[in-house]
Amino acid sequence: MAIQTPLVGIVMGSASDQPKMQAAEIILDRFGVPYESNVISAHRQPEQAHEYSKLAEERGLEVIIAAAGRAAHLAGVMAANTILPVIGVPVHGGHLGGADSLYSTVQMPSGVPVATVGIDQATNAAILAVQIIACHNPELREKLRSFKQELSQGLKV
Ligand code: RP5
Repeated sequence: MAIQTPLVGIVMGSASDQPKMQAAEIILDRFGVPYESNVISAHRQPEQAHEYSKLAEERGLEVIIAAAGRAAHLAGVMAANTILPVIGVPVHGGHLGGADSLYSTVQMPSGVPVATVGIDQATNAAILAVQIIACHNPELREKLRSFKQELSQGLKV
């Protein structure tokens, strides 16, 4: 089977975020959207974070999903360095019930948006990524229509 170029880049601040981000992978697999998944900390690996976001577009990625907990700057760092849409997933991991990462991710200064989903909502991040890619992909749009139909019939994701 040919290896497909990833369209979605999932990045997370720590390996400890991985169990939660598997939900995003399940959705992307369901829609047949190729993705890659990497652990890159904005704080502990700042150079790798910059390099990843700067090269993302020329590597063929179309959307970045960035997940981090606590003082969650990863999505913002991604958005600072690319014109690709960045979806932020605030991860619940600290003492503040995830409010720390939610505010860090969603409260971007004007001009540098991060489309932030709910705390630990890797599922919604992936669905939103599929919807963004579907803007230029009729086959994906059909799959999304079927998915909506399944949701209306009781599908839980
Ligand atoms: C953030 O701090 C990570 O995204 C993770 O959610 C949290 C805890 O990281 P570890 O201490 O488990 O590496 O940077």
